[in-house]
Amino acid sequence: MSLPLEDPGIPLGRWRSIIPRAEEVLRLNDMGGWTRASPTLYPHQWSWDSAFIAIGLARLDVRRAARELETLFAGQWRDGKVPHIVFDPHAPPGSYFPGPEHWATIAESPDAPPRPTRTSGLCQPPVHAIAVHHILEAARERGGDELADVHRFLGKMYPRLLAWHRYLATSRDPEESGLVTIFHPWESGTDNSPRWDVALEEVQIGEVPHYERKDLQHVEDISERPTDLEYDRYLWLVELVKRARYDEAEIYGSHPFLVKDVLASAILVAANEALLDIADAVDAPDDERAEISVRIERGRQGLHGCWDSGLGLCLDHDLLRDEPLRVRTVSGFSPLVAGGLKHGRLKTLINNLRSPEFIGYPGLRWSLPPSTSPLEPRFHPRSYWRGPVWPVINWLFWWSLERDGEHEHAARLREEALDQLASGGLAEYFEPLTGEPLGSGDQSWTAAVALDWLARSD
Ligand code: 2M8
Repeated sequence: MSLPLEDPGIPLGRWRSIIPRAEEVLRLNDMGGWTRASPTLYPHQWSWDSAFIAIGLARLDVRRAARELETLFAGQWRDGKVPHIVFDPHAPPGSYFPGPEHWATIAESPDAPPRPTRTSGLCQPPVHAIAVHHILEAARERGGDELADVHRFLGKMYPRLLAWHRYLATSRDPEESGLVTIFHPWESGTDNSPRWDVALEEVQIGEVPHYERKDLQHVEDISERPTDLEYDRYLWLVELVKRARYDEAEIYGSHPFLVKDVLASAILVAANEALLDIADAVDAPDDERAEISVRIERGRQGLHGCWDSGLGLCLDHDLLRDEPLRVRTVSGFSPLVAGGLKHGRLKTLINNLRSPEFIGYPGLRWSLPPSTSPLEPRFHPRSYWRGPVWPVINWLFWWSLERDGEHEHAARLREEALDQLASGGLAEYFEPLTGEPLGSGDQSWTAAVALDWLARSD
């Protein structure tokens, strides 16, 4: 597998050295049909990581990219849920916490996937249909047998994706608001973001069985990871989900953390757009296409309702207290990802993204959005989702801007993001002021988005 470097349309310049490194990272983390998120910190298959990984793999080998998602969806639950982790039975015991043994009770749930059940019981943002669409586009460029194989893959994936999106639109949105409810910060993928602080602080921690964190062994500085108090809350929420035997209706009725996540909701809108194209490619029935179109519209309306005109951002909504979670983070730009915006709203979002609250903050090493605005009191430049720059978020914004014809803004984002990777390597996240690479090195999804960027000829 390697990127077709001979393509004369791709001026790689100062980024050329990223390509062999990114390919090496994906090879190193390739477990045969699926890719671990990173070599030590995350030795299993994560849901939205896999989708981003498939986007990068599609640039190298469309069949391998398709396999990545087939493997993940082998862990799909009967109710359509795609679990946030599919565990590797061969990973060294105790290498990640909470590992498969912690979730073993899912076998009792009627919704659990067919045995052997080695998944978590939560989910993550639904990037998958976007990834499948990328695989289709890459296969169309190649044609021949690869395209024929990808069409067979689409035939298998379409019903699974439809079931996944239906699950999110029903079990996770009984209000039909167009917005996805999450039960746990891990479901947002932006785990310790200050987005969740107010809602989490309200959670009264009960008796959490003794546990030992593994993540702190894999970072140089423990301030890069969530605190012990945050972990206690995470584990307590998992405990409650387990006690409810993963029964979504029961969780909905009693859980102390129920939040409408605007980023997951926006990704679902974009994923439904992708699914609509996939539905065309597999000649899906009209009523299913209509169902998907309704969800796209409803999702955009839901996001519109979360707009805070004072901040010029979109805000998550705490269902239990019925109030918006007013904090400036990258999730505020979710409408950009959902697309379909009126010109004025699009311009407001782009201006805010480039303002001193995010990319224009004085002294940033690269002109890239910190995960939390440095003007927020809860900003922390080293702590995980509380400030550092995340390459996958840069990719999402770049892709959204490109899709909506904002080529100049997209190009600037891509250039800065590639400069950051050329200088700091394929790290999980980066300190925004110094550019220091943080978290796990050799992070698969970082390598994957780099390959996708480098395959673009602009
Ligand atoms: C991080 O989350 C996991 C829990 O799912 C962890 O901290 O142990 C997040 O960055 C998440 O978005 C990501 O999918 C995962 C693997 O890269 O790591």
